[in-house]
Amino acid sequence: MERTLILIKPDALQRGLVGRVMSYLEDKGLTLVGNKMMQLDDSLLHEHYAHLVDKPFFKGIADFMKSTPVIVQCWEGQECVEVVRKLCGVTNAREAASGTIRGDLGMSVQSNLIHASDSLETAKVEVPRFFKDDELFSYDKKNYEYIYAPDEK
Ligand code: IDP
Ligand code: MG
Repeated sequence: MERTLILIKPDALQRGLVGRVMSYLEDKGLTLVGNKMMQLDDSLLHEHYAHLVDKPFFKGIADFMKSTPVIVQCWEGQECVEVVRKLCGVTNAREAASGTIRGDLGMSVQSNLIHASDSLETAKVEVPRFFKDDELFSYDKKNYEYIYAPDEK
């Protein structure tokens, strides 16, 4: 099954929305396989947001992402990467669809509650960027037979 990396961002921690954000993923039927809290630093942020380092707003993002620890999670499921991106909604929370995490809970482009890997290729780089092998778990989810049809597992 696919795995994807998410970060629950400082705005969610400050606003007390960590549980709400996680609930979208749990309620959907995804499986939590890695979970920890981390204080990000400039070196990790430069790597993680390499596609944005030349943007004028990069320092703002870096300061924001360092302003509190973040929750780092790895989730698993069939087509998990795309499923989670859809659950997040588009980057600008004001434009994100209702029913999505950003659409329901946010009003900002920068402070948009959650990061999620944008492709399977990216997830394969981002998961090991944040998790050591022994911090990720595999276990039998007893409710899989209700979440997936037999030929989807
Ligand atoms: P994504 O998180 O939806 O994949 P990216 O373009 O990868 O969006 O940008 C990473 C993060 O950088 C966004 O989630 C947001 O927090 C921040 N960001 C992106 N574009 C802007 C902008 O134009 N102004 C301020 N912050 C931005
Ligand atoms: Mg992105």
